[in-house]
Amino acid sequence: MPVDAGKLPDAQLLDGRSRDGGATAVAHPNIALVKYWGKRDERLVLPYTDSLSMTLDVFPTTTSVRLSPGATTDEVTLNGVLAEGEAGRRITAFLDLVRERAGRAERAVVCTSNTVPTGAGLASSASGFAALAVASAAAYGLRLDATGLSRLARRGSGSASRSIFGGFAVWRAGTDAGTDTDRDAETVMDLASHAEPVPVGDLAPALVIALLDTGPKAVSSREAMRRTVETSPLYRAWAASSRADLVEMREALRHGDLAAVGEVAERNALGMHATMLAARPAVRYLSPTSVTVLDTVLRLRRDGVPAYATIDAGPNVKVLCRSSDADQVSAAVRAAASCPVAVAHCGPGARLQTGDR
Ligand code: 2P0
Repeated sequence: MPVDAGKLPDAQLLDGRSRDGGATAVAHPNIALVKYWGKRDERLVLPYTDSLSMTLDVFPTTTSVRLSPGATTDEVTLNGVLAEGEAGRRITAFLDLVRERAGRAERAVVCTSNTVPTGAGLASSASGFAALAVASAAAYGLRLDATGLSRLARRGSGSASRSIFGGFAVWRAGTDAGTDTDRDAETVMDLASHAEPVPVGDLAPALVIALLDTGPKAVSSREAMRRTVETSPLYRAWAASSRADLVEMREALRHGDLAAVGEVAERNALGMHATMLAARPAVRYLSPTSVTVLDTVLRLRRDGVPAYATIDAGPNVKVLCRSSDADQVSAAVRAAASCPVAVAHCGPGARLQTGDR
């Protein structure tokens, strides 16, 4: 039955859009258990390897996109502050892609609020670009299913492709299928690289996040990845072992085997950091307190608590454990590192928010 827009309350969305042509979306960060580290194509954001993550139920990003006919530039605010420099440029470049696909030219007003510290290795770009992909696609009338949204989010930030989905998701690197023209090759590669949900057995995981340093990192993950791929003699070996890790991880998840999931996640993350330490010049995200938390995790395991560490592009350590052990793990981490902790569980995929006005 057709919907009479005039009878809808102001807050209601039409086809994902509010009547002022805007849309608001919410997305959560994800933490990779098999990491993405290294692009084989920077412009299309195509990785060398598949990666696999857990979407969290904490630190959501909320982004609204409203079209601004007549404006000559996009206006982007991040946590109430006008975005300038690289952050603003990345968002405008992303909107240019959405506009090109939608066949529209209007500029937009974008407001983002992050509840996760930005640029601290806590996956703010994953939740940020997943929310922006969902909100901007709706605002510009681009009809995409979850796979299409995942591909689109990927172009903003690789890890954002995974935050389109809740629970566990695998981001496929895709293939470089040979085709007749460069244009075709690009389309084939773009289509093949997206995330999809991963079936899991009976697993009730928690991630205890040690908030050791929430300031922005000295080297962006984009730059650090580039340097690692170009200069680290260990990169190829890690990529090969990461492909094997993914196979084992999927099996461990399918069986709901938390210990196996944790072992693979920990070795994959430490291997990734080893590749960075061997880059020239070295990229070192780990701090002395990160190592203290790694020691705490070992001690917990020796005491019979299944706990496993993973670390991203920053010093903050995330400890995977059973939900029922989260309090004990949190207390141990807090005591050892004198830091605040956040406890996360599996969270939802990115979605449009209704009642956004
Ligand atoms: C991951 N990280 O799999 C890895 C592990 C950090 C360490 O994805 O250049 O912000 O925008 O595609 O997605 C961080 O990189 O990088 C990241 P871009 P992104 O979660």
